[in-house]
Amino acid sequence: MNNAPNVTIQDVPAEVIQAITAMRRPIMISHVVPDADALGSMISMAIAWQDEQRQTKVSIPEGSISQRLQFLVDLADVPVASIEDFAQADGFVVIDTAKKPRCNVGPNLKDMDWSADRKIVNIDHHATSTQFGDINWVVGGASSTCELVYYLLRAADRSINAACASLIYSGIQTDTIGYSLSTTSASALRATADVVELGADVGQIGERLSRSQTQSEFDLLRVIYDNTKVLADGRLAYSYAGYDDITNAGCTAADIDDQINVPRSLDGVELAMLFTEGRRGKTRINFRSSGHVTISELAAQFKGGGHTQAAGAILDSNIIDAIEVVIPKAIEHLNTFS
Ligand SMILES: [Mn+2]
Repeated sequence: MNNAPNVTIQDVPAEVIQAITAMRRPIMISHVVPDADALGSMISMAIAWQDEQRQTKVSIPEGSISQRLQFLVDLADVPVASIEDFAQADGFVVIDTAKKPRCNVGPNLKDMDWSADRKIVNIDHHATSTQFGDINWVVGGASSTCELVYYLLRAADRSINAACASLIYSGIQTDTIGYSLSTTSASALRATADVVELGADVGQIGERLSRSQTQSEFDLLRVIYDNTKVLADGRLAYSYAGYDDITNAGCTAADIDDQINVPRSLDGVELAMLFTEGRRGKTRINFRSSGHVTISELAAQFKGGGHTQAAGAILDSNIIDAIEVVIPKAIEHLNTFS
């Protein structure tokens, strides 16, 4: 069954377009540990709104991009915002980010009022969005933020060049896991057909995102496979990687995301979790569910959020304690669906 909303050009609020049009020095921002949808939507917006009257920049703090996704940043020639740029910006477009503390602005600005007195336009598809912008366009359950960006750019009559098309394609393709999730709406496919026509490099992006990985990513996957445990009569699976596992493989916290697909891929698993200690004493949990099992309520118990069937949370504890606390709650949660 397909449960995703269909998005059209007419759905784009005029005030969103007006607000961005009025900005001359906007910074585009997405969420911490950016995935391809976050990067694709942020960078494609920056490219498409760049012109003689407007200097757009993107927020990419050092060390915040995974090895796997660096090529998306390299696809486009968009200036990265410095701390001074944040002071001089006349507006912010925050994309694919459900709450303000999740903005990927870097350690120096994280705890500051970096947007002080300037407008935030917020564009997102997270159902758990707190609508923290001054102007928000949130379509919960839409395939991806890149899909929303595509319709926004069309509604605003911005031109979409080949790099921009490739970035939009990357976000829709990955957020739907290769057009395989029930969020793959007709409008997501329509947007995809259009960006392919506009020059999206499907073969190259597929190669980079779906058919290749670095040795470090490969080595980390061995650990994830090795550590996978199955509980609740095969309905729950989880895996984990401690700080040393991650660094010994040559990876960092920025490289953790897709590995959740390992425990998730086991037949019969309805709830999957990945515990990773990318920074000592902080454990990140990725939650995924399938079938009629939803996950956002479980993530919320640990102050996390996300989508109905894909969410995350961060605990202030080491990985062993985190697993001990979360597993019983996860089983309890899963049992409410049987
Ligand atoms: Mn997304």
